[in-house]
Amino acid sequence: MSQSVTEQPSVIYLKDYQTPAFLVESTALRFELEEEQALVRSQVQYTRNPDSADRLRPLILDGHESLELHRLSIDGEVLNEQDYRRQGEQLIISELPDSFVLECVTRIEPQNNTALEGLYKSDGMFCTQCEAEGFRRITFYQDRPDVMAVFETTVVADKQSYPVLLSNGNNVDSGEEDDGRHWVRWQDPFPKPAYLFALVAGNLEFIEDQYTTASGRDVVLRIFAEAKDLDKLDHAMLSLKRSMQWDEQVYGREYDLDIFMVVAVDFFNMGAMENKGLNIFNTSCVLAHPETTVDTGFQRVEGVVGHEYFHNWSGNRVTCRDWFQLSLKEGFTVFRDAEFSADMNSRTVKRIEDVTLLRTAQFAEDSGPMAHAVRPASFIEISNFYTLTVYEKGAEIVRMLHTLLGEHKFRQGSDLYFKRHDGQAVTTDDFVQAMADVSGRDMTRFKLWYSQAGTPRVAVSGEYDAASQRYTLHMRQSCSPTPEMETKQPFLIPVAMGLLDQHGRDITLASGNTTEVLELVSTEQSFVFENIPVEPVPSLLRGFSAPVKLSFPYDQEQLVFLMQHDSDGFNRWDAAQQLAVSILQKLITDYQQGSPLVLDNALIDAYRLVMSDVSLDKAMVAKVLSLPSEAYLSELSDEIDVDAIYQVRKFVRQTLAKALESEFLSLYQSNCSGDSYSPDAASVARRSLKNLALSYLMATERTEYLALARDQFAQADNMTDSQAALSLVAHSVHEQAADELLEQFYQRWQNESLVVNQWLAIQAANTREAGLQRVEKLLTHPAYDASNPNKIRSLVAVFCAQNLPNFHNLDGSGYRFLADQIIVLNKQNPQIASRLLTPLTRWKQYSEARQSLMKAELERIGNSGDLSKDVYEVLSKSLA
Ligand code: 0A1
Ligand code: ZN
Repeated sequence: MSQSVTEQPSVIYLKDYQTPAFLVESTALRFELEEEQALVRSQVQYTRNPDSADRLRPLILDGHESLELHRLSIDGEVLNEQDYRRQGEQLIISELPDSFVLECVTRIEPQNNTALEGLYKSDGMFCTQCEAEGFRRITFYQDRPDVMAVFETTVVADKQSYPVLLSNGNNVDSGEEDDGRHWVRWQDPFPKPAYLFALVAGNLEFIEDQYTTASGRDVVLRIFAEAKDLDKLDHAMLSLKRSMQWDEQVYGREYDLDIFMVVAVDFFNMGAMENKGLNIFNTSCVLAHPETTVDTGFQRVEGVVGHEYFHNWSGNRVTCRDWFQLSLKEGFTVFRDAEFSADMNSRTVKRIEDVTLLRTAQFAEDSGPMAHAVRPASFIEISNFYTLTVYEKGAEIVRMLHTLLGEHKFRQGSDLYFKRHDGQAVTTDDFVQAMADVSGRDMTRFKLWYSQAGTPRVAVSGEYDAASQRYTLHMRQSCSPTPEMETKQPFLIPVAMGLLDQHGRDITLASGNTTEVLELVSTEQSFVFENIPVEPVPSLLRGFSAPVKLSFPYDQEQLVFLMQHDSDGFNRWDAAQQLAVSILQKLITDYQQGSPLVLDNALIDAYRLVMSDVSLDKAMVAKVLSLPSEAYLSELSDEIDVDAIYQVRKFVRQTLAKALESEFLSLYQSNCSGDSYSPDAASVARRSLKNLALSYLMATERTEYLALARDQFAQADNMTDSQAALSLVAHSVHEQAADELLEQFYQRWQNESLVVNQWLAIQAANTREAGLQRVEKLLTHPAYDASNPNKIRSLVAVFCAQNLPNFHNLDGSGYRFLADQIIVLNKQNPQIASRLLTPLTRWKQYSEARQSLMKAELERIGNSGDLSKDVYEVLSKSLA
């Protein structure tokens, strides 16, 4: 199914945007689903776009090489081959009237669609994925988000095999045919672009609930899954109802159809999809049950259900004009789902998790060859731009608007945006304009966040003058060049901050508040604070108020002081991180110089202090006691020294474990409650702290803790505890126990696909020697399916991202393995292939020996022939 590239694929530029030549009034679709094929008839009512001055512009329809065109007619008159032109994958028709109906019949083969874009089969059921450009694999259409139409869809299929037939909107009619086939007709009254179209046909069951909106509309809620998974849908339903209520309360947004449906599918390239009224979810983002799902899995389901639901307004009612504007819907919706999760759980912990992701993975993206602006200026394949930059950094931009305007004005801006643009396809400029209009602020400089790539650095220093009681913060911002932009203009950076006195109390600032938002707008700027009685310790970038790398020359004592006293929970955690980072970085240098490793007592003391602070929330304690990840340490390195990072982090963990063994043991014991499982926030926090303590105890390598972990594994009544114990034993020095537990676990859970994925991931991440051989063996295990993205992610992607010593083995075997996988996937599933490339694209950041090994594999992929656009783009940018 790969779209092969024989010539250089073309680059699409934002600056070339043109409005569509024709608008669509309505789209009627009829799907005849069979085992060997699907026949699709589309009847589309076109009218010439009055916007367009050029009345000679032809109708340009997007298609795909997999489409077989059976019939094309205009107002009932069949077109011959000379009546239209095929140009690449497009179909072009000229000399058209101002208004007409185009009928098109295509034949497709969903059963052979391994790319999982368009109409495909997942575990025997038909389903679709049309974002971003999947609809063109179904029929010829103006497959662009600014062409919006009302859809009517009729699905016809064998009744016994496919009793459930779904599409967007409301079910308006259904019937049976003589040959055992049946049909259902759906109408969606809200105009939408083709990327929001969805169809599902399968042998599915559902759970049902209902929701009454604030204005009294009754909405039926249905979540569909295969019968075996019906017991895993309650959490998603609860999350959905909470999302609906939250969007009413916080944004004044109500649901607008009579029914809202969610379908769980096992074969899916991403997390989930917000198709109007018919969300389609990767099973990994919707199924949850205490016996099979870990606590973080429950939270993920809640977050993704919220995210897709919130898209109904931020994405569907108001959509994107073109794909360069992707962050218009994604950045805003990620911000919305993050706030929802923060309101449902611990706000600080949610922020810590999001910032951790941003600082490790998004910052790494910003310094790699695929770095791009949140609103990119060009792309070859849009699927490559569903990135952390567009999603997470995009959300940070919206968060900065929220910080700058304040809660109230931000809500006014959001109301204005939805009112002004309901039913339209718009741009990020339109979004910011609504915020500018309600606040009266000029947002010109702020908008650079959308157009300039790269992570700004902010270097801060403080100066105290006791005589005048004046404290000054000097700030300097810079941003390194990125592939398409050498020099950057200064950003508008909101720096939320406070000043702590010698007792750790917040000093009240001139505004009367203890936290102020400074606006850094030029390269260098100083901020003066009057009437500051003692030299303060500044608390900077509170709540991580901007996606930047901020530095201040704190000494260890000041970091420990902030850890203890900062009124901003996020900054307390961040002070602990900074302390650990500085100690780890120093040890990395020692390791490189062959000096003996000695852990600074400051970290041990700081950890001890945190463990004894009873005022702290347990989830926070678990976060503070977690060392910065290998990925974060890599991101912070100029040259990534894999061996040093791995060995030093391991040494520090072990040393902490031994120095604080009795503390960790009592932490473990005091958080082992005999109560049965409960998913509430306090219990989740308790489990996370208990399992963190267990992980340190296991790091001592003492056999008595192996017994403790084995007990936990044997007695656990929930997956969080069972999996934590398994993973610790599996990664420990106790090989025999590891093998036993892995086998027991597989025997017990072999029929639960998502649990098996976790089992694969635990083994893929095992850093013991011969990791690659173990992974290669698993590739042939019955539990593995090389066509299922979730399996590929669990085994191949986890090995490459989390198994540092084995993936980066200096014999080059890890890199070769990944390249082999990509060469196969390039043809089978280009989206997954191109995502898997990420670790290799960072080759310039490693030692010379590794650089040349990685580069050689990239070149081998390049020479493997017939590259998909997806892989071509990432590869060519990485080698440029
Ligand atoms: N809009 C979805 C993400 C998504 C994008 C592309 C897909 O195609 C494979 C699937 C899903 C979201 O933000 O949740
Ligand atoms: Zn989204």
